[in-house]
Amino acid sequence: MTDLDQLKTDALTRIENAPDAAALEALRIEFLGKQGSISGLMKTLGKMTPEERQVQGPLLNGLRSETADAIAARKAVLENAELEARLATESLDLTLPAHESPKGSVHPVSQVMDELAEIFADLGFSVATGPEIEDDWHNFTALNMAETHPARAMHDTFYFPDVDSDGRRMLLRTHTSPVQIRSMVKQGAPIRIIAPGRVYRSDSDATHTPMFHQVEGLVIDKDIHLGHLKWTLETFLKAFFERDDIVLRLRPSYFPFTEPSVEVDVGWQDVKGRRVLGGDGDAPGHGWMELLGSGMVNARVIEFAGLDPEEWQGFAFGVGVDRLAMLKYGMDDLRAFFDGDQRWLDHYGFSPFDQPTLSAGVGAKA
Ligand code: 2NM
Repeated sequence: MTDLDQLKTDALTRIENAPDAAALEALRIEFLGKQGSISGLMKTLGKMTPEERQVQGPLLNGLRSETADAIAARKAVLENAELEARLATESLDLTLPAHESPKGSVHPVSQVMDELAEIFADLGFSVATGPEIEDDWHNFTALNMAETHPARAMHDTFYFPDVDSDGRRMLLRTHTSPVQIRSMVKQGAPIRIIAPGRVYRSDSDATHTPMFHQVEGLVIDKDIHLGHLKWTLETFLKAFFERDDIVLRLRPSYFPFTEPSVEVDVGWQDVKGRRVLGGDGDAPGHGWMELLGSGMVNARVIEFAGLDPEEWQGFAFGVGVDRLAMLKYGMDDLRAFFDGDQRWLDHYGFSPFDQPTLSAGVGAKA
């Protein structure tokens, strides 16, 4: 049966070398199709003597099934290769930037907020947030500002026209202090948090916008005193302005929510030891710069928050984020912060790839 052997060898070799699915299908038709060569041989079985058929039958059946198996195997190999090729060409590396480089930039306010979170996280503070639409109690009463307190008028509050179902008059928070109240009520003491966010006051000129950004800090623990406050603010300002020669001046002041209250002025020297900001004398550029408000949290505020002021004391501070950004990055007009002018952002914005870290420098450009 050399003819059959030859046919089998030929068929298997050609199948094995079929370059693609179409060529393989053509071979299937050539061998196993209705008019196919192997199908034709199968038909000859009917005309054979029983003796011939007994010999030829198994041989032809073997040839047919081996050919069919070889076609199926080759088909699987070709399909697998095609899939691999598609995966290689159609894959998307999502870790790579899109075809166009990113155009967005990080707003200086966001950058400074990120820097503040980084610095205070290192000091053991966590970030707390809360609603911008507040009720009277959280924004004022719990902060020792009763209904008749003159400081309420000073805050130029935006009130909503209607009262809610509980008869409460809602307002846009005038500071982030209500976040600290909510945090104390919810998680108790000890507590170490900063509360960054938008605040609103009906005020608008070159140095005031009706919405601005604030960060407030709160530490409540046992035996906390003004020394802890001063160290914390000094450490924060040195990290933020990235220089060690920061000097602080604490002046007595008044806030309803702190007692005593202190206003914190900052000054620093240039590399030659000349005082750039702050110091003695009133020469232009040499005055102290008022930067933060702070103090020991008023015992009444601690009580309002549900804690025992005999057991728990603490300090709090507040600072304008927009002002911090202006000082650190040398911007002169607050209103430009909220104009959404792409040219201003191109100039002052930060690359999304510049992440503030203490090891690389919080304000470092990559
Ligand atoms: C300031 C100045 C002084 C302050 C107080 C509190 C709270 F909720 F703990 F009572 N939060 N923030 C505070 C104190 C804020 O901003 C100029």
